[in-house]
Amino acid sequence: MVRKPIKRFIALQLLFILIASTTYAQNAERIKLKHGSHREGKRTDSVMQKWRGNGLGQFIHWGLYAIPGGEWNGKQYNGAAEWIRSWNGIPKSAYDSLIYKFNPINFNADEWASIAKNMGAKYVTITTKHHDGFCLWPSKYTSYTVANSPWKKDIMKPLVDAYDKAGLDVILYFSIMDWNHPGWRYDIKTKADSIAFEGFKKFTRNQLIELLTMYPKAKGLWFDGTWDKSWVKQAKFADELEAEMRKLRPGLIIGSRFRADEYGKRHFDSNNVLMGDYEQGWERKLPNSIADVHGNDWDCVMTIPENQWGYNKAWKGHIKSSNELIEMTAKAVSLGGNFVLNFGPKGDGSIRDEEKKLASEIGDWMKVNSEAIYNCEYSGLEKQDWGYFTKKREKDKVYLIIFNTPVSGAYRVKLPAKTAIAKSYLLTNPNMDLRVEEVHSNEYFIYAKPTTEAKPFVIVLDTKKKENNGGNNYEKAKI
Ligand code: FHN
Repeated sequence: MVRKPIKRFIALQLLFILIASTTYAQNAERIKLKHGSHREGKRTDSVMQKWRGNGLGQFIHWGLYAIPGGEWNGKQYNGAAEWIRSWNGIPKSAYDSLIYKFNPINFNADEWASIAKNMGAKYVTITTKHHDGFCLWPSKYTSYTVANSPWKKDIMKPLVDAYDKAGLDVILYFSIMDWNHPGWRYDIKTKADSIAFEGFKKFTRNQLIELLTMYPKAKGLWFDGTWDKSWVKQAKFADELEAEMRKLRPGLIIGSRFRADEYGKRHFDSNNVLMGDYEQGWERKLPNSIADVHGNDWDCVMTIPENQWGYNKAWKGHIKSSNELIEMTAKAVSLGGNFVLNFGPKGDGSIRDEEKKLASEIGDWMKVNSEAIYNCEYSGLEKQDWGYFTKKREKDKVYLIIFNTPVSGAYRVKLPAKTAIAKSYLLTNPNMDLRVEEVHSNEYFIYAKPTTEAKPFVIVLDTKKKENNGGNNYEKAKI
């Protein structure tokens, strides 16, 4: 029989082992990294605060691939239109010769900016150079640019100026992978690869510094084409280059797709800490719950068709409706992210009518309801089947963005303890209070009749501290 003091001793020892092993495990888990993340937690400066309040953005994929528009000699390419150069149905040299056809006579930067502005976008991300290597600016480091096309003129300058004039921030998309550059390699296996890639690294650095110098209004860089082994092996170079760019443009926003750490980990370093200012991994998909975004800033970039970024003549497959895109925007904001909708202008510089129509439908909705999108964040409230909650940053104002209208017209809301509803109303009719019924403690039905059920609508809840109601602290709950 084991006596009581011994039992206690064994228990204490077990506890000690548990604490010691947990502490050891925590320390052991942390790897010393030279080129991992350089910050934990979100950026708090005003530039980043503005970015995270944007809610809705526009993406533009435009380059030589817009000329064939997914079709070569009457044959349809099955992949994404901007990847057509990689199709063995086309000789690479024939694709590269498209530069001599780049003459977008219908290009109108102000029109593009006004389409984005009317849609309700607060910023735009534009391809300065996609994987094919063709530069929309007159780079002095390659001849494969607009300057040597029949168009001759810079495309980026009028775009940056037009969007800036329209009040939208500009982010420059840049593909590290460059199919046109002789030094580009998918991997570095030989001495010759290494020499070639060193030249490519210098070229990449020069182009990035050139872009930041030529377009100082740009607020950030959106990197792509960084997944190949050749680039993943450049932890030190990429880390130093990032530092150089940040020094040149304080406040510059760079996502998690630029560089890998010295162990080749991308997006999140070997200690699982986000690399860069926001998570860039949400491409054509949205997180399902707040747990999926690990407390980080993030954006979701989305195509209108299934997987077409550049212009594709064949507008086929599942093409998203404006309601579907509005719902994606609401979902993104409800989980603390930005939704960035892609447009693929045609080779002549015009934007296809289908995209213009969707942009204007989204814009019609945003004109009435954007209060529930801009400067909003995760509400902390349990999601309900009718749609999505968003919350105004720094305010006790919660929005219910309704996509599914129950027959009863009753919208369930569960609030944290010590929180009460001060006022509830339709965003379109702030003067009329909605009927609120408390069905359980801190659980309510809000009764509302939308003016039209065809479009999502918004109910606003002004919340306040409830007196003398035990339970969780409202301040802590931060709804
Ligand atoms: O390969 C590209 C693709 O063409 C497109 O540019 C998207 C946009 O996020 N990024 C790459 C795929 O991840």
